[in-house]
Amino acid sequence: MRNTLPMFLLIAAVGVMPGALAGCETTQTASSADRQASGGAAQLDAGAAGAEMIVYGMTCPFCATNLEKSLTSLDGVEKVQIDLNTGRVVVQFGSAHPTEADLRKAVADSGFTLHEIRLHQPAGRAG
Ligand SMILES: [Cu+2]
Repeated sequence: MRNTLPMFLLIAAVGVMPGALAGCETTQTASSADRQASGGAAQLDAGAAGAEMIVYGMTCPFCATNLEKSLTSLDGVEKVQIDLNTGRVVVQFGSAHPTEADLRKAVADSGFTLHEIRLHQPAGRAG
């Protein structure tokens, strides 16, 4: 168990770097990310299908904007809320539902690390 802590730090460091590369050096308006970041605790609408994710690697509002764009471009994604401080990302689905693989790919393609994902389906509705 002696190696546990250094290994954790290594993983954490690697998790931060892709986000910096993906988002922090590009020039774009931060208005969208500002709005998302100041929105308080992200939450699904009552009865809505969606996914809650914990994403590592977002270091600034540009990172959040990049991830938001990537997720919003998926079929069936209606709303994306990102809490930059906690890395918590809430994706609300509309009539179509993206798959978990779609969501994982969108996060990875944006240069971030998906740490945790939970899909929510409203009761009585099949996938
Ligand atoms: Cu950034």
